[in-house]
Amino acid sequence: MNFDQPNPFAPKPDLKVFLNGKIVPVAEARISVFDHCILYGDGVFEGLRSYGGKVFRLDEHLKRLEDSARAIQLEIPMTRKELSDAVYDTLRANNIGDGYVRLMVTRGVGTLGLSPRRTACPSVYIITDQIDLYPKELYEKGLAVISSSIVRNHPNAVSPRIKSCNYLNNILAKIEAMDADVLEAVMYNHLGNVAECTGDNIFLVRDGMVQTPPITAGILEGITRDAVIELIKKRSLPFRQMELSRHDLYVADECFLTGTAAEVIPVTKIDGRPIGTGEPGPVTRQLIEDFRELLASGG
Ligand code: PXG
Repeated sequence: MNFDQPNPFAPKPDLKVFLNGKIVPVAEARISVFDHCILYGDGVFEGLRSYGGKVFRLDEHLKRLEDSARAIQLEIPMTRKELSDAVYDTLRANNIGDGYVRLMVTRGVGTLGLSPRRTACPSVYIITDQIDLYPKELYEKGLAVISSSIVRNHPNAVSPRIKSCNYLNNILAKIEAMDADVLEAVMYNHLGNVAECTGDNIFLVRDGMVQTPPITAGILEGITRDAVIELIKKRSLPFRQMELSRHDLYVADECFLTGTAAEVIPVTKIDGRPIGTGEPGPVTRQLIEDFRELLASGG
């Protein structure tokens, strides 16, 4: 067995990473095999974007990180100001204006066994790099998605509101999407209602009304989702957060996804069926434009 085969997905060797107070070359940014984040997925994270050197809604992301950490009784060993400075220091160290930021807080090194009481200090690390968006033409043509058979985490299990380092629920749905030759999957909750996609929130438009599942459907409260709801309200478009079924997706006029990586992207096919006309609709196009303007104006 050769464990040292070249990895085409390996990071660029000149990448710099923030790890526990220091910015170091990626080869030196190492986490212990005894870190409970590796052993048990015990940790929380955020995915952010920088546009022109400014991080989009950094404060909201840090607030969500703090909430995720609090929900799992994990104390982040840095203040919000220190985290914010570290994010910008890491972007600058890599000379990144437009890019992706991954902020991780792990439970830290401990003994074998689940108990977080038997760990010492949590680790904080920050990667800044580029993220592959969906291919550009899909923002014009729209994305095809499937309904996943994988039920989104029950809200009383690992709450989907926690952005935890265990994404297996979503990864299983992503694998289903890939096996069906599409890029995203809609996940339904334990009641069979629409929840969200594997890394994006979902909206639809029916008879001029924009609709999206409420947080109580068991979803992540997306920062992009919040920004798009603000844009919808600014345009005074009819809007409701409501329970949605697979039927609602099948009879929708338009559908789109929101997320830090995806921004706002149209969905034009679900389970092999065209949504509406099968082309991105006018409300979706308008909101994509509004969101781009929001980014251009500094968020
Ligand atoms: N639902 C889930 C399950 C997510 O993981 C969103 C919705 C959208 O939330 P935001 O706050 O981004 O609008 C997400 C976000 C990554 C990556 O590295 C994942 C996300 C965002 C950015 C990067 O895979 N997920």
